[in-house]
Amino acid sequence: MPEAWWKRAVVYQIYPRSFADTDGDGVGDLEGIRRHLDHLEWLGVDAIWLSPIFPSPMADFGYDVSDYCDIDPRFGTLHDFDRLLDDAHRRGIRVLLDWVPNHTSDRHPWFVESRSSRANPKRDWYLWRDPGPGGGPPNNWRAAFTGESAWTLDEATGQYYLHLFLPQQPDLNWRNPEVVAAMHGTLRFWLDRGVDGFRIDVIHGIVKRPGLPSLTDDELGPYSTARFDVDGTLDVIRGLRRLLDSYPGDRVMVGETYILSTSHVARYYGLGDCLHLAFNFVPLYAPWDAARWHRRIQRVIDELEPIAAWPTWVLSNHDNPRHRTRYGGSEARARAAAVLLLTMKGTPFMYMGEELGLEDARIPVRRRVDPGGRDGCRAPIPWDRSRGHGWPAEPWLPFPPHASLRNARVLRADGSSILHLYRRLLAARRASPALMVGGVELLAPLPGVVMWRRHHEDDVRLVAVNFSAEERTIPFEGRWTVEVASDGAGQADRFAGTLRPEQAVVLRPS
Ligand code: TEU
Repeated sequence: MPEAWWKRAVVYQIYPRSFADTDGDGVGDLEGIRRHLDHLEWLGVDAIWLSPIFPSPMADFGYDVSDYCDIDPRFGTLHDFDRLLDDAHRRGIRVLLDWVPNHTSDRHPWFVESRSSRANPKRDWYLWRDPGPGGGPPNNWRAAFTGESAWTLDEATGQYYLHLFLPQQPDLNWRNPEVVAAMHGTLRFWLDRGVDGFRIDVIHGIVKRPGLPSLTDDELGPYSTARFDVDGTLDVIRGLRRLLDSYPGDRVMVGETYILSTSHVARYYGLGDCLHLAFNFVPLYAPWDAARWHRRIQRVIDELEPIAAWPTWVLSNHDNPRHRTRYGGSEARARAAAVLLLTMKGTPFMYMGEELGLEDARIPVRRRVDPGGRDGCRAPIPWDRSRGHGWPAEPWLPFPPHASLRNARVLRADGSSILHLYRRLLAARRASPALMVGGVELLAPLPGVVMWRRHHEDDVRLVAVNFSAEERTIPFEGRWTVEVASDGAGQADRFAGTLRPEQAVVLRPS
């Protein structure tokens, strides 16, 4: 199988604040990640992606970067990072960083300079504009989270700066070649240190539509691309791709293309010369419904196969309620969803803790901290059943529900747990070229059931997911053995042709 590693890989997202704390400040750190690499190696993931670990005032918990070439002291030091990278590599685990090119922190020295005067050489590194007619903001764009104007007035210089997110996150001007060069330099810094690639934040939005025009209400919708110059963005992405390709090894970039249209996401792969991988969040927003999932999967096949683009699959991340919570909390569903995520054609991205079957934490009002209301999915990982669940001090957010049962130690001791299901699925993928890199065909749906076939040369697997609460009989021809069953029932036996309620199975020829 000569395919690039990132096509074969399962990537595991770590939100470092909430993974594991070693210095007792209630916030996770790099050393905590290093000490839990055993868990990840045992589970069988191929790569980790770390949400931002750079120095940050933490207005958006690290997505407001004040220095792209260092580690925030809350997370550790560059030395800690090098140790983590070495240890991960020694175990065959690759490491991706989260690079935030759309905006910096307002405390980044570049912005501090830029705002200092209209004549500053870095003025044009950001998007400064005079007030609009009548003295208000230059256009009607709104910022994420607050829904207020995306422009903030700098009283001292009398101009507004653009921020698609918080006022503490001013947008960079990617039409300025000095910005491009400086940001390339930040990528080189980490590539030289040996990282395997990047998850790129808000990549679809970095180049704005020329003239920054006011837009209609429809065009202002949170997922509209009307604000962006897509062709200009693709040019920038091609430059990033050339930079990555100039390094030895298969360095990879996965773009956060937060656009709820699979056909639009497909554009960001270019002609194989733009993103290696692009997040497609359309399925993430699909409810637990067979017909919807069938359509969304078909859509991915229809849009990506003709351009030979490799899909990605995500059910949970640090920006959305966990899928177990979204699907209503049932463990059966969480298990069936694991089969769905890990057997589809494409690179799956797991979010830390989904292997423990975690749901979102309920956050009392007085402990809410995220301006985007996303604290629930960012709750700390429970490592064991002790009172502190392996955390040396009270963590920055409360634990998820049932942490004395849903924790790494307890679930690892129970061979029938959801944690072992994830491990079995990862092992089954690794052992099967069909599951890892093979083609996919969706089979004719039955009510409540989605089925697909994976194949590579003479290796074949069938997967069936019963979304419904009733038993279903499925008409597979030939003899099949249950390689993995989401609930463990019938595993290693001949497949008898029925799926239990909310059960999913992976079948191999008998
Ligand atoms: O998210 C981009 C993005 O579009 C999100 O703001 C999304 O709309 C929202 O979180 C849905 O709940 C990225 C990061 O993943 C996010 O954590 C950051 O806050 C954001 O960029 C700004 O950097």
